[in-house]
Amino acid sequence: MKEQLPITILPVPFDWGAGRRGAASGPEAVLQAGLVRRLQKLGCRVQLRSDDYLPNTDADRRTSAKLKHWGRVQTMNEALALEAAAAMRAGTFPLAIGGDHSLAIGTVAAAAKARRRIGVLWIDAHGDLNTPQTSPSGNIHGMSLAALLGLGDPRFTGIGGPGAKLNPGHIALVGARELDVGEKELIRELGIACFTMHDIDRYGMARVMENAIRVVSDGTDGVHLSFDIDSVDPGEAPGTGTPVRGGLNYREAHLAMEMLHEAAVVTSADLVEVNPLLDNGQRTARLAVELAASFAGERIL
Ligand code: 4U7
Ligand code: MN
Ligand code: MN
Ligand code: MN
Repeated sequence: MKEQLPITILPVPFDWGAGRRGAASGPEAVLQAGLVRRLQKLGCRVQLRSDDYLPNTDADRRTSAKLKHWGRVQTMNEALALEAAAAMRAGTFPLAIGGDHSLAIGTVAAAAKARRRIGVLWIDAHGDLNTPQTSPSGNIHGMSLAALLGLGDPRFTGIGGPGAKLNPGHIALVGARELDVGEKELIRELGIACFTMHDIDRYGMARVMENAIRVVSDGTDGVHLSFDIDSVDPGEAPGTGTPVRGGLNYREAHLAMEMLHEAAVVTSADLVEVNPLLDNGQRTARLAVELAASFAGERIL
């Protein structure tokens, strides 16, 4: 991350974009595991925003089979986009703590507006590149990156203004191991850089991250990191709603964060999909805190 910037932590206790409940308690668990103190110990200035910027969506029943709970997801993202924009206008680094991954629609839209050409590093077991037409589930957290490319329903492509927020050439996926048919087609068609688990096995995390960082930072005015905790192997990160075997090991995940700190290109970030209801104690929440610390400059020596 660009280290001098103060960090604004934006808790997003919201999980209607996911197929199972529980990620709404993610922010509380990650904060309880000591996120703020750990960052402060590194010398970061940290502002913890309360979640009162999020409207209560309990009464919103707007939903459809292909876009589940779209009313709530839309309302949350509009509010989050404004809050992330305010954090950036104030000269701080917005760090959104989820919550499900649909929240990236709001944070990336805000980052794109603030920085013009934004690169996006999407570290995830999944591509989140479905549209309502290709989605096998109708869950919006599997559609966020597609929406940011201007693909899918205008209720989501239109958050933070109409149309695409990103250039496909400025996106890198890292850690992918479960891609749906439509997502694979889209990756090929648009030429999106996708560093799969196969690539990580083959070339190593260091080489993969060097390439991914180049893709998202060359020719861009800022970089948004969207880190889905399900990128990490379920053995280390069991507390997440859509676990997939064969993920990043503990050191690979940390190395990625350490390299991002060193590269000093990231200007905003999300840490999403921590689901304390599914966790083994605080294992996953603690891992999230540790990874955030590596990202913010904690080093072994
Ligand atoms: B996450 C899935 F079908 N692709 O669209 C879908 F496998 O934010 C999963 O990455 C999406 O956790 C997972 O429902 C979304 C499924
Ligand atoms: Mn995701
Ligand atoms: Mn995922
Ligand atoms: Mn998930």
